[in-house]
Amino acid sequence: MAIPKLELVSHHLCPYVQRAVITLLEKDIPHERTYIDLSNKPDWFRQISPLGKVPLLKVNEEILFESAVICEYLDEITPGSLHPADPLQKAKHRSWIEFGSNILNSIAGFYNAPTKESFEQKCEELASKFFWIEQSFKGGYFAGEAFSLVDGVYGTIFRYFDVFDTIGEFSIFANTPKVEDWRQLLQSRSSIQYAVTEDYAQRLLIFLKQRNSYLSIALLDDL
Ligand SMILES: N[C@@H](CCC(=O)N[C@@H](CS)C(=O)NCC(=O)O)C(=O)O
Repeated sequence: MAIPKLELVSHHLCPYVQRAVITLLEKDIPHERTYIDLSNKPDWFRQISPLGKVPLLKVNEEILFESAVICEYLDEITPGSLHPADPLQKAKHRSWIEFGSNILNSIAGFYNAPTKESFEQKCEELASKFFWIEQSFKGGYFAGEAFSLVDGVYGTIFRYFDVFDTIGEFSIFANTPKVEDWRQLLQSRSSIQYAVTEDYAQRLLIFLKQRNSYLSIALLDDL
């Protein structure tokens, strides 16, 4: 299938955008990326984005939104697949991708928590979510040897912790050694490395400092 003209409307910190970029890079798909400021959304973006969210994929003149839809479309128009062929296994991968989105909500709770107590509660919540994965994780990539879409999702989740690790020790992965190994493996994957711009960590630190939360006030003040 000929690849149409693709433009990914993006934001520098958005983990959902990174899911689409990882798919584009894994499948070596030519595309353009346009970054927008989500705190000051351009009019042209408002006019084409039903939910006002990134990522948005322009396919010639058509618009796709929702990262899962975008990733699966990109996967389907290129040879090979980043999803298992077996329907049950594919459904399971989709379930764990949803779980990854839920972990992103806990990460937002972690950096927005107003008090020490609520912050510690979010640390426990995150640790217990990763423990769910630890219990069934076999090692290597999520499905063993082959990299799949679900790996891309968790690569973007673990990236937050690479920056959090420069702030303090939160013991999120203390009881999940297999997840920690998975994290290290994903860190070395080039599609995951190049899914963000080089200044990602600085941008995230600036964003975190602006939260006016326990993390930003108590821990980031002297950084
Ligand atoms: N379910 C959506 C979530 C996308 C999303 O939440 N994007 C955020 C940035 S990471 C956004 O555009 N927020 C802008 C807003 O809500 O105003 C997906 O998977 O694409």
